[in-house]
Amino acid sequence: MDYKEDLEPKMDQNFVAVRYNVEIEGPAIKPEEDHDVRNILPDEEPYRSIALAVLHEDREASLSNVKKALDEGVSPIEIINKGLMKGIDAVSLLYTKGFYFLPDLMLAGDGMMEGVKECEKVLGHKSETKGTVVSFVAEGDPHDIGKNLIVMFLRAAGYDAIDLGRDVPTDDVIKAVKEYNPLFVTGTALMTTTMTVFPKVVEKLQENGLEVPAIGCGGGAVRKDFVESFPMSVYGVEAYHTPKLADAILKDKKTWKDLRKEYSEIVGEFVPEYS
Ligand code: B12
Repeated sequence: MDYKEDLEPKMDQNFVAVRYNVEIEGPAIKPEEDHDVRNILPDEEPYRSIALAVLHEDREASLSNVKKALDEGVSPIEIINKGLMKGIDAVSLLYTKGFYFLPDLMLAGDGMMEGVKECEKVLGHKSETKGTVVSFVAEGDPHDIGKNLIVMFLRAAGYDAIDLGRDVPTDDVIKAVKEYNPLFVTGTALMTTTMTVFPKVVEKLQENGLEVPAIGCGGGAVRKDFVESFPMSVYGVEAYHTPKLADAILKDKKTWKDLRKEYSEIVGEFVPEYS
């Protein structure tokens, strides 16, 4: 007997779907068709294709689109801010809405960093060193995309950026301040549970009789009023602001108090958080 002939007519696809608890929802919509994502994505090329590659978690497309844009002479900073960052913003939104999951975040994050590395090659490292800045991601926090951008912008601007990495024990930050005597420290925390590290860093520095002109504290979960509730700190908004803040400390001897008061003037643009 041909078993196919015997079985197939009896097979009920609806039954199969119910058994595995699969709901047939019709054709999937594309992530870029989501109403809120549409408001985030740029319309202008090459930024749109670059943002879409991150949104589609397509590492190869991210790399090739960024390379193509760089070959055409597009500024690497614009590629990051108007393309790659918009892509990851859209990914964040879909994660918050429950459409994307952790693996999506990881793949999209990899795609973004692939593009960032390509931009870094063009931005390069300046040969002379203006001064030392220490950068870290708060203890317990694995989110390092923002910190990687900070390190990249600092190096491109001629700073010696000491990258302590992510999930950095608070004592290692203190050790690094002792060792390098930096003119600026940048801390990044993306979670409400890890941003509490910042006042602890300040407390430990004070206990050890150490001081730095300013500690820039930023990252997804961090808010300006939280940062301004403890001393030695300034709320950092955009990664590309970091070299400008460091320049202000270096050239004009600005302190954390000055940076809080003059943030918008120092970074040279209107920053809503400081209005
Ligand atoms: C990508 C991502 C991940 C990736 C991280 C990959 C990586 N290598 O970084 C992975 C998949 C690993 C991940 C894991 C988790 N994640 Co996650 N993740 C994100 C996501 C989508 C994007 C974060 C990001 O990279 N943004 C882009 C970068 C560029 O932003 P940024 O670092 O903030 O930096 C910008 C500014 O803040 C500024 N900046 C930052 N620091 C500084 C400092 C100075 C001085 C200056 C001037 C500026 C500045 O510069 C940048 C802009 O130019 C966010 C969602 C969101 N809305 O943020 C969730 C999010 C941060 N994750 C979240 C969570 C909960 C987790 C997990 C705990 C989930 C889980 N259930 O397991 C795990 C962590 C597990 C662990 N080990 O503890 C939550 C945190 C919630 C909270 N409020 O605490 C978020 C907000 C998602 C959500 N809405 O729930 N995640």
